[in-house]
Order: sequence, then structure tokens, then C-alpha cells
Amino acid sequence: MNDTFASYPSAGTSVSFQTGQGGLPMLAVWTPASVAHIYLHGAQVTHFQRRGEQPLLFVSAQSQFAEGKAIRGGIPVILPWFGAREGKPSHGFARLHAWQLSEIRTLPGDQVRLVLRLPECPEAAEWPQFEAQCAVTVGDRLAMELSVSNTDPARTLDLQTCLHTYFAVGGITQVEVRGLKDVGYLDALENLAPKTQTEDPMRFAEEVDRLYVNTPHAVEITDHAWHRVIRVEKEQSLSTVVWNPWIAKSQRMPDFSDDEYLRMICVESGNMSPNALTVAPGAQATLRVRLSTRPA
Ligand code: TA6
Repeated sequence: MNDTFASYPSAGTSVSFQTGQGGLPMLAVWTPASVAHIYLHGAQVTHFQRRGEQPLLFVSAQSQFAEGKAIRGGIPVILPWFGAREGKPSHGFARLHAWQLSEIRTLPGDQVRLVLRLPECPEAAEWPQFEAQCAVTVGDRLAMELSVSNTDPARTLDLQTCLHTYFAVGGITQVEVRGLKDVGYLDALENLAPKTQTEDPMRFAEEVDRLYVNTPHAVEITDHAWHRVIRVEKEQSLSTVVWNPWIAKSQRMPDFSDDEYLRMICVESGNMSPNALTVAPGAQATLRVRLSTRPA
């Protein structure tokens, strides 16, 4: 395994601006326990790796890194809507623009917290005025907080948010997902037909695209190939999506290699569809996710 920590001092933290893929500005964050990469583009975390472990996040080798295009992997920040909309970009417009870095702070325990703010976007003109910020905390684990404030004087903000995380795994056929037993979901492969989860653990042998609803619970991904359990904890989120494109959909995605479905699983946390939010003027919606790992 390529250990990127080989040349890094084992004390203190560091943040540096670097030129990332596609020439996009990227923040490299180093702590004694981990390294992370955060693109201003979409405020997107594309890399997090604990010392001595495999990377936590997956990014497609075919991903685009360009203004106006979504990065295929890491943790896409989805707002103000989730999913497809006629004549509009899938999963909203926030991930298509460069966010502005507004704060870097060190926290106890050799952690670093970075705050990025969504800039003015032309697509937001037709929406109630709102502000969005994303706080990323890097340490022994990775945490993200997405806050959206309705700053409109009068209009209510109908909002869907999601942290659409792509996790790296050693082999999808050796992955199990737990935490969704008996939870209701909408099956995107059957026109959002409502169903209830029976499998526990959930295993993967075909395309899966499920929006679980009314579930505030943590989910765990057991990766038997890499002998690791990834724990996905969340706050103020009632929707969880589990997605693997499998073969046919992988072949249809130009920014995704045909065999990359073998090395990733999306477990996404947000508030979508029946759990969409109605944010009154002056109110704020905050979604938090904490990602940690332990040996399996
Ligand atoms: O979250 C699952 C999903 O909605 C899938 O249906 C698939 O489309 C995936 O998101 C990726 O969407 P994107 O717009 O990033 O290609």
C-alpha cells in the first residue's frame, strides 16, 4: 500500500494550497493521524486516509475536474435538490462551482476544521435567498457539517441536501452493509417503488440504488477484503442512500471506468424526497456526518 505519510512529521497539523487535478485549487490537510484533500470546487473532499490504512474515499480514474462539471467520487455536496430535474444538472448546482474558503482552525486533538462557503451562483437567482457553508473536520476521523440558512425575507426554502459519499472498498462482493434492517426505502431501479429492507447484512451482486427514508441511524460498511469496518454516523438526517452502479450503469457513465463498481460503494446521508426540508425565512438546516474506521 502506498503510504503517503512516509515523509511527513508525526506531530502537529498543516494545511497547504496546492494545484489539484485539472488545475483546480485544492487544500491538502495533514494531521498526525491522517491526510485529506479538499477541492474548492464543490467544497468536495476527494481524499481521506488514516496513517497505515487504505484510503477511505473513492474517486474515479475517469473523473472530470473542471468548472461546471461534477467530480465523480469523494463526498459530493448535494443541494438544493437531489436527483434528476428536467433541464437542470443532476443533484443540484452547488457541486458545480468553486466555494470560498472562509476559515481554517486547529482544534484540540490535532484536528483541523475548514469552513467553505457557497458563492453567489447564477442558478440561485430563481431560488429564495439562501447561504450554504460546509465545515470539514480532519483528524483521526473525518466529519462534515453542511448548513443552509434561509436568508430570504419572505419565501420558504424547499430544500434537499445530501453528502453523497463514495467509499473505497477492496472488493464489492466482500462488502456487507448493516443498519438498515426493516427500514422503508424507495427503489430507484423500480420507479421509486416503496419497499422494506429485509436483508441484514446487505450484500452486493447487482446494481443497487435505494433511498431509505425516516432513518436517523448510523450505517456500517464491513469490507472483508481490506479487513475494515467504516462507520457512517449522522445527525439531522432522515434519508440514507445506498448505491452501487454495477456493470451496465458503469458502462453508461463516461466518467467512471467499467470495472470501478468493484471498488466502491456509496452510502449517502441527507434529507431527500419524503424527508425534504421546508426552511422558513431566518431558519437554518444543518446536516452532520462523521466517518470513522476500525479493524474488522
Ligand atoms: O445517489 C444515487 C444516485 O442518485 C444514482 O441514481 C446515480 O445517478 C448517482 O446518484 C450519481 O449521480 P450523478 O448525478 O453524480 O451521476
